[in-house]
Amino acid sequence: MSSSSSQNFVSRSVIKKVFAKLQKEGDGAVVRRGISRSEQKLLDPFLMLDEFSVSPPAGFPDHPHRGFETVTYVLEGGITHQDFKGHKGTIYAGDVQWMTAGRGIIHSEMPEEEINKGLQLWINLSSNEKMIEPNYQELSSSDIPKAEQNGVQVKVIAGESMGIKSPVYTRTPTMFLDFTLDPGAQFHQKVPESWNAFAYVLESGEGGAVFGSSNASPVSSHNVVVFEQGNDGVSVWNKSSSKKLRFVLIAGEPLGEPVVQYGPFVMNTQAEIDMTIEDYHYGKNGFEMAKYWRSQ
Ligand code: FJE
Ligand code: FE
Repeated sequence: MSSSSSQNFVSRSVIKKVFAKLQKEGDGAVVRRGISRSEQKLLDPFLMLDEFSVSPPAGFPDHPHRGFETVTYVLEGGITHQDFKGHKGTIYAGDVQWMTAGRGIIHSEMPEEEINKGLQLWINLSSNEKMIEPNYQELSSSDIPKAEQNGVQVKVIAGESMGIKSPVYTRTPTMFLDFTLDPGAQFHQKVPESWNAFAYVLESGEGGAVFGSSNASPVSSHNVVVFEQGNDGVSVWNKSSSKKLRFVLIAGEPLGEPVVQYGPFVMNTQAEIDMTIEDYHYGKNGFEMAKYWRSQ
């Protein structure tokens, strides 16, 4: 059950810990998959979280998406994106691309430098938004609001923290925060009670990352921690005496709808997936350019 933090907040406890195992994806790329099908029920509206580290010539060449949003957050290097509507750009360390695939996107996502690292999160769309026009929100590092208090720094990619708000419009209500805690620092982040929430540890000193309760067992890098629902939010402690703790805290309002996934297509029913495969194959209903377009 729940436990108190050192302040007057009651933190959610950790109910599951998942180590993000390496696996192959795209063309020669390797990702750490923190959230996959087994977590989708517990973490509705989230479908996937990959921590990628990719070097040319590996990458994610031309592929489609339908029915959800992809959020790409670059931590090191750069990722160049091109799509079948002529949209093209490169995002570098600290930049975010919030892509609404909606009814259909075909794109390539390729590394720019020697070492290219980051996170890609997939957020489901509600049934009435799955077939909307595709859209992009691109934020350069300088557009992302930052705040700091008592040895805790936050970058607000989506939602609100320390009284500052992100400019990103989230169709499925979502919070995406990048926290760095100095050694010994502690923080409590409010999260709406009904939202599902998880943290993903990017960097931590030995025994540093403690979530939910000050005496909980520490979590190592490359782990997802899933929180229970309810309570005022999430408390975190950096118990390392020498190293900073960096993690992302992601939360969202559950959609409560059936999820049928076929690779990069996520719909509500098998019939909709069959229709999507047909649309992609014949170039219909948003995939008109599928027959003609290839990335450069
Ligand atoms: C994918 C084919 C793909 N994780 N992390 C099939 F290419 C992809 C895919 C990615 C991806 C891209 C980036 Cl930039 C970072 C990623 C998968 O593009 F997810 C499936 N299912
Ligand atoms: Fe993609």
